[in-house]
Amino acid sequence: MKEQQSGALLPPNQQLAARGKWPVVGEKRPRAESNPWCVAVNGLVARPRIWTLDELRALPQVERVVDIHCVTRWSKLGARFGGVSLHAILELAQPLLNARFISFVARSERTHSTSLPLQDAIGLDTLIAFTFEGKPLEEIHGGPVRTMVPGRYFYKSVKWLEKVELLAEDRLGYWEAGIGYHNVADPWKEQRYLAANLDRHEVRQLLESRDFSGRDLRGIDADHMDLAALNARGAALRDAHFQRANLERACFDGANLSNAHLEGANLRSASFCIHGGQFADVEGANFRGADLREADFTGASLFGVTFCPEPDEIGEWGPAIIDQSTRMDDKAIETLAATPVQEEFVMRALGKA
Ligand SMILES: Nc1nc2c(c(=O)[nH]1)N[C@H]1C(S)=C(S)[C@@H](COP(=O)(O)O)O[C@H]1N2
Ligand SMILES: [Mo]
Repeated sequence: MKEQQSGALLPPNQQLAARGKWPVVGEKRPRAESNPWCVAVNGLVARPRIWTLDELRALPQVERVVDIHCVTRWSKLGARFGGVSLHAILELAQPLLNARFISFVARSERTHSTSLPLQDAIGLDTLIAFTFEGKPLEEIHGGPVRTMVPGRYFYKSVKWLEKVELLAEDRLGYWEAGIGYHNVADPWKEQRYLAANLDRHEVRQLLESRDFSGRDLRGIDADHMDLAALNARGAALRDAHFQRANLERACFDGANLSNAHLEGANLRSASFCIHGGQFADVEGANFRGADLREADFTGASLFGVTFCPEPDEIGEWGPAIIDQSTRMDDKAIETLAATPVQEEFVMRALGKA
C-alpha cells in the first residue's frame, strides 16, 4: 500500500501489457457440460443457495475499475468490470461465525480453485463479474462469470466460477498448492512465490522433491502446505511459516527454525536433532496447537520456544500435543528453564513432573 500512496501505478517488477492487450493465462475454456450455468454458494453459511445466472444478474449490478497484476509480470490498468459484489451475495448467504476462508471453484476440467481469508475477500471488494468494458466477458477470460479480486495477483481471480464455498480451514488453490504461488499474493509486497528470491522452477522443484536440505529458505510461507516426510536437514528456516502444515515425519536435524511459526502443524514423528555436529535451533519458535507426538527434540535448543499459551493469553491456539512418546533430552529441557510456564507444561506433558 505504501507504494500506492507514493503514487506508483505499477507494483514492483511489473510491466504494462501493450495497450488494449489482455494476455490469456492458464486454462483456455470451461469444462464442456450441457447443464445450464449455476453458481453454488455453500459450506459454512446459514442459507446455501444455487444461483442461476439470471438470478445473479437480477441482483444490484455494480461497476469497478480495477488494475490487473499477473504474477507473470504483466499488468493491465483501469480495467472496467461489471457484476455483483461478493459482499451482496454473502449478505444473503449469511456466513456462519466459524467461516474464516472462502474458496472459489471453477467449472473447469481440473476444477481449478483459489482461496482467500474471508475478511480479505470482502475487504478487497471482490466482484463476481459478468462484463468487461460493458460487454459480456469473453469465454477465454472466464465468461460467463468469473471473480475479480482487486489488490491481489490475478491468480486469486478464478475464471468460470461455479462454486463459492465458505470454510473453517483454508484449502489451498490449484497454483498455490501445486507450484508454490504465494497464498497471500499482494503484488505491492511482491508475494509471488512461497519463498522470496526463488523463481517458479526452483519452487516447483522444491515442492516436488520435498528436499529443503541445506537451502536458505528464510521466511518461506508454507502455511497449510502438505509437506509430509520433508527433508529439511540443515536448512535455514528462520521466520518460516508452517501454520497448520502437514510435516509428519519431517526431518529438521541441524536446521535453523528460530522464530518459525509452526502453530497447528502436524509434526508427528518429526525430528529436530543434531546433524553434522549442528543441533536444531528452534529458539523462539511457536508450536502452539502443534501435534508433537513421537517428535524428537534430542539435543535441540529450545530457548524461548512456545508450546502452550501463557496464563490469561487469549488466542486461537491451544497447547501443543505432547505426551510420553515425545522425546526431549535433559539438554533440551534445560534450555526451557528461562520460561517456567513452558518448562512446567512440557514436564507435565512428558509425565516427568
Ligand atoms: N479456472 C481458472 N481460473 C484461473 C486460472 C486458470 O488456469 N483456471 N489462472 C489464473 C491466472 S494465473 C491468471 S493470471 C488469470 C488469467 O486470467 P485471463 O486468462 O483472463 O488473463 O486467471 C486466473 N484464474
Ligand atoms: Mo497469473
